[in-house]
Amino acid sequence: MAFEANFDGLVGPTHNYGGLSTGNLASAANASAISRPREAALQGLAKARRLAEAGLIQGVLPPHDRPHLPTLRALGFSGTDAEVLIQAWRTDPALVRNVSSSAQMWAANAATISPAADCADGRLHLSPANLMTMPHRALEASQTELSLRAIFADPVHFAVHKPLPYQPLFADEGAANHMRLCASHGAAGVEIFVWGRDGFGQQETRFPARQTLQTGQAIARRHGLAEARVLHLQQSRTAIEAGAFHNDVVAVASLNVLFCHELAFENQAEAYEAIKQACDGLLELAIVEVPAAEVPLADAIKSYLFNTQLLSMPGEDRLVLIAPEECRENEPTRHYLDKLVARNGPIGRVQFVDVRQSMRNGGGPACLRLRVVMNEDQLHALGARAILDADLYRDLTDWVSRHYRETLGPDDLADPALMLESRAALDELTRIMKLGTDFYPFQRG
Ligand code: SUG
Repeated sequence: MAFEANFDGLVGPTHNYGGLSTGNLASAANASAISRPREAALQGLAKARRLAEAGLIQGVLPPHDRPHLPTLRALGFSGTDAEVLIQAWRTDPALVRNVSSSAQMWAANAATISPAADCADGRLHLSPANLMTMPHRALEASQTELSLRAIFADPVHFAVHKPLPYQPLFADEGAANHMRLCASHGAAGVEIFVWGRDGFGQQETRFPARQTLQTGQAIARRHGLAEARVLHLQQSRTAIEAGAFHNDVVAVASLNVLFCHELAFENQAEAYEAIKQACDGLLELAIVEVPAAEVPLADAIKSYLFNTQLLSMPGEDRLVLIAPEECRENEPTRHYLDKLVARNGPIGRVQFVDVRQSMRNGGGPACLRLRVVMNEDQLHALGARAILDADLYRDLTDWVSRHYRETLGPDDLADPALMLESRAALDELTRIMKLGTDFYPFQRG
């Protein structure tokens, strides 16, 4: 029996509002605001725990080492670690903001996953995303690869790839631009790669399109996906211009259901036709399209209506939408959701979660998680200690409460003490999660 597990990115000790992501409206609007790392990490863990308690398989991915000193040293800063940080801050605080981001918490960007049922060699394939469009995110891939190799270590079941080459032609933001439709999790599905730009063409949007057509093609190839069950759809330029910097800001799929905004794809009617054809004979497709007349794009992006987790819960016939509190506060979105669950469609219930600390950087419930469809054998083959049972939840909340600061202001990033505190936290985390003693750069000396 296959099921969908969700691996959530743990919020790191340096969670802050750096205003680093052009085209991500929330990130820009909250630049330099005071962040609350401890609250952010506990909000993320509470969401994850809630799904685990509902009977779903829930995992966690470790934060990365920030500030990332190897990058500052590569840029020519030298001396002790504290000297490197202070010098870099004096020279260019923007550099320090970039190497201090906790953006790896948005695990939907960590990798693209194809379950075994879709892959020619019958293994589960994982491609870490190079995240090369945004400087602060381009630092993530190598550590993400280590995390995936530690957790999905068994080569009998799992194939962890290298990130795609670091070139604009292969700009990759992972599962945030990938959807899968299937009759049941264990059945072969249709994998949809959504791209914002043709890597050989010109940038057509004012805001960066962070995924190319060539990226999806390369991933489908290396994962061994059957051509007839793969689609490459263009994200609507209108959506990118309105602030939908990933497809998962305007669309989400689960099992046979596609829930999307009317303006999610370029040539939406053609996109639907292509999806229908690819699904024909495999599954009974249900498209739930939200009209702009009911929820304007701007409201969908503000509320993150589509950055929701669409889940099949044990004991419930219809899917449940895990939505951010902001959906309740946005009037058109709230009205729409009331109507949605009242009618007899595939989505039967909405559950609201408070992930406001993440939302202020443009990260909703769906950004925080990486979906991995797997079976019992694969679950038992996992390495490290990444599955969130009651014990791990207790250990992690206790760990956060002891190590994380309550607040962080922009200038705190220059403080060498924050770097040392973060390292002490992550060093202990490698023991809690059984990640080995040389998992982070600072542990390798
Ligand atoms: O890449 N925000 C992230 C949000 C990622 C959301 N992920 C998905 N939609 N799947 C980004 O734009 C902001 C960091 C800052 O400004 O401090 C940031 O990186």
